[in-house]
Amino acid sequence: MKTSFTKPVLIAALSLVGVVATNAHAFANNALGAEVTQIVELKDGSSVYIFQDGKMAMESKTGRVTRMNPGETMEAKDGRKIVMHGDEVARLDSLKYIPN
Ligand SMILES: [Cu+2]
Repeated sequence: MKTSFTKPVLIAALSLVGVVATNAHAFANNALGAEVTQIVELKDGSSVYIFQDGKMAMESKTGRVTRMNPGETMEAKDGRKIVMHGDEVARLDSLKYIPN
């Protein structure tokens, strides 16, 4: 099981919106697990990846990295609201395909 690398900056970013579902989510590889603290599943089937610095990236329900405008509100499966912080498309894309 992956441990959480939560940092104060992330706590600060997330506490503003009162977030986050802690799902025990398997990371695709070690490099991704080292940079991403959490993957939160959203109501619409997509997922938000939250990096250690608090920035985020979106993945569609088909597993494709997608864009989202920073500042937009997302709804997690458990009903909690998450505000999009950053849009780290290239960062997630490059990390996802690193082999273990
Ligand atoms: Cu988002």
